Amino acid sequence: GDVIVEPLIRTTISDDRGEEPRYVGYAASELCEKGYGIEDVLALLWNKKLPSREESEIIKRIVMISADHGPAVSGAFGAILGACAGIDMPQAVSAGMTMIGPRFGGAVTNAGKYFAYGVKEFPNDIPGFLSWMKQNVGPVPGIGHRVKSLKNPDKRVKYLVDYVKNHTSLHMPILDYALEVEKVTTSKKDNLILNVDGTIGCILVDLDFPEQSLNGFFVLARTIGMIGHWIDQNTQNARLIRLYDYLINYAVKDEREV
Ligand code: Q5B
Repeated sequence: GDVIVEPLIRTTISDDRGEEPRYVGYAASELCEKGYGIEDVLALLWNKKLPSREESEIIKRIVMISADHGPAVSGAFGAILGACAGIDMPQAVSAGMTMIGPRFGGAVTNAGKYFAYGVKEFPNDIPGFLSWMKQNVGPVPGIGHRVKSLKNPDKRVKYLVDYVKNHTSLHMPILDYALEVEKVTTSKKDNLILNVDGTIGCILVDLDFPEQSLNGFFVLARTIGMIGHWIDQNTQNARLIRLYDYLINYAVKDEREV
């Protein structure tokens, strides 16, 4: 008789049984032919629906603006160290990827999540939201930057906020709330601005992307930059990096006491 085998996995996004992959029912070539872009494919695979034209334009800008930051930040620096140690592209890019976490680049998900929580639970009470965050979470994800501040604003953030507010007709309640939070945090310390992770997280929640997808935007975008850094170091035949002593504070005791 028939042998019944339980499926091992369940997928709800794509199908590879036909002549070409189908993303949530759309053949990949059909999307190309109809003029859709990578931002639409991303939305199909991460949110299972095609975005509107206005939404696609925002998603495209988020990816473009976060694609790289230059060599100084943790992710690019990790990838460059790997490239200079002679490791292959996937390994060097993963070394950079490993840096993405709560302090660097990986605050997008929690920023979206907690600002949405603030809108729901503390709609007209930002001090209440901040004290709840302090007690229950710690530093507010999406707030604060090592070098950017009120005096040295992050042009990427200003551009994205201006774009969604002045060049689209979309309602952005979570972003609006985060901008109000920023007014309070920067009144305490001027580098406690709404940062790029926070801005992206809020906009994406306003666009209805699932919480689990949010860090994916930074991961995807920054992969472009990290690959670039690996290629750059390799085409220059860059040498192995080894720190000079003066870059290290050797706080080890010279001699054992016992
Ligand atoms: N304080 C980002 O900190 C950083 C506070 C805060 C309340 C906060 C910090 C933070 C949340 C995580 C986040 C994404 C670690 C950042 C990114 C992409 C990037 C990177 C690039 C790119 C920076 C000093 C004092 C302390 C803290 C207080 C700090 N943040 N209080 N809420 N959120 N943010 N990460 O300067 O009284 O002195 O003890 O964790 O959103 O990663 O460009 O570089 O594109 O690559 O190192 O933009 O803000 O300062 O941690 O020593 O704190 O400020 O409690 O207070 P710093 P810390 P006190 S965007």
